[in-house]
Amino acid sequence: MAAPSDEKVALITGVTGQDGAYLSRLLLEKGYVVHGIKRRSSSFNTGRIEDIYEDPHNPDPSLILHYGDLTDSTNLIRIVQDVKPTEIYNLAAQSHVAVSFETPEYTANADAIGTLRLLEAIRILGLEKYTRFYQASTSELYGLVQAVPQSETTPFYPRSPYAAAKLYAYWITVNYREAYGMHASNGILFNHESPLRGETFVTRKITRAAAAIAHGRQDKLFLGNLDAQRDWGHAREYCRGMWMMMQQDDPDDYVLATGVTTRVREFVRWAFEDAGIPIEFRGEGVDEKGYAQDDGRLLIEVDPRYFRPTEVELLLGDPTKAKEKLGWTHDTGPRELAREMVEADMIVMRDAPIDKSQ
Ligand code: NDP
Ligand code: GDR
Repeated sequence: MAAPSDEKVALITGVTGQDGAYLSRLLLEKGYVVHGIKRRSSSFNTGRIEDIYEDPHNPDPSLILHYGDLTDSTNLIRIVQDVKPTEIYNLAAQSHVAVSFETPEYTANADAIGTLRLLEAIRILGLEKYTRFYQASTSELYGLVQAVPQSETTPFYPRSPYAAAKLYAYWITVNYREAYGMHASNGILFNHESPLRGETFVTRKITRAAAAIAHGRQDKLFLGNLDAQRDWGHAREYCRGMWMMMQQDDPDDYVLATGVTTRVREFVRWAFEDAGIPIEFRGEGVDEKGYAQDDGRLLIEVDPRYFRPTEVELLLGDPTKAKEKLGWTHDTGPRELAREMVEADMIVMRDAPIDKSQ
């Protein structure tokens, strides 16, 4: 099927999430018409894209939102048929690893079968040679450490219902590329964060708490495994990498990572230092606690409820292929990331209404 014009039309699933917000901004800057799929919710869920969200009554909008869900194939087929995207970015997912142990079947439905539904929508509509497909794959696929640093050739060993669902999504994307000649690529992205990161992921939970404690709005922060090591980069830079993958003549799979790994405990130290409350840790295991260095206040406690039934202890990515083939590089390391997130949360917490439940 020939392209009706040179117009670039993107469809982003998960447009209301962290990456959806950065990617839609990037594509709008590049002149794309951007369509996003958002879920129906009982409260507003477009906060992250508020500034680019246009009045739906605008006769020629560049950002158009559609109600939809990855668990509803008829809805996906209809949206793909209406939009006829030149590029689909499949970012939607139940993306919380710990929550996937509580909702394994839903996670598989949205994250694994949802990906299949989208690929099938492209095929059913005869768009295999027209629509390029990006799958949001993850470093969680590596799971139980087989080797470090982890690259495109490192074996996978998923350690959660989330990772197992994403493993299916990874391979079905590869399979549709090989079986039907589709331009379908996996970005195997290591953890990427930002001031827009969801509040229950560990970096944001830490930076929000550091800011809230600094503003006297919270007393203490409870965390799980302080020893876990993650390769944390900046979401904005990783979304640029997604777009770069889609501009290649040939589809392929790429790792995006910084090549630096940091323990959760260290990220906590940085964030509290940036919030003006340096802390020191004492004790071990579940008895480990963090105290304010100046007045000895107990600020951090380990709560085993945040431990996972199976944990991914160490992630450290090797982005050499993305550097060499895409020319992708990152600018922000984990230390600067912590600083940027704390600065943003200091403002959020300064302006936040008093939470009477605390
Ligand atoms: P978020 O959790 O911030 O965003 C997830 C998005 O998916 C939200 O827009 C959410 O909608 C939407 N969503 C969830 N379930 C459904 C569903 N059933 N149907 C339609 N939409 C749904 O994730 P991120 O932006 O951080 O991540 C984007 C993608 O990249 C995800 O697939 C994630 O698994 C993957 N990934 C993320 C990494 C990271 O470090 N951030 C690393 C590697 C991969 P709502 O706003 O309504 O909740
Ligand atoms: P992750 O991110 O599981 O790597 O998945 P998360 O920030 O949730 O956890 C990182 C590490 O921190 C440990 N941890 C805690 N985690 C949370 N959420 N809350 C806590 O209180 C806490 N205490 C310690 C965790 O055990 C873990 O080791 C993210 C998601 O964005 C996925 O969608 C994505 O695929 C991967 O990153 C790459």
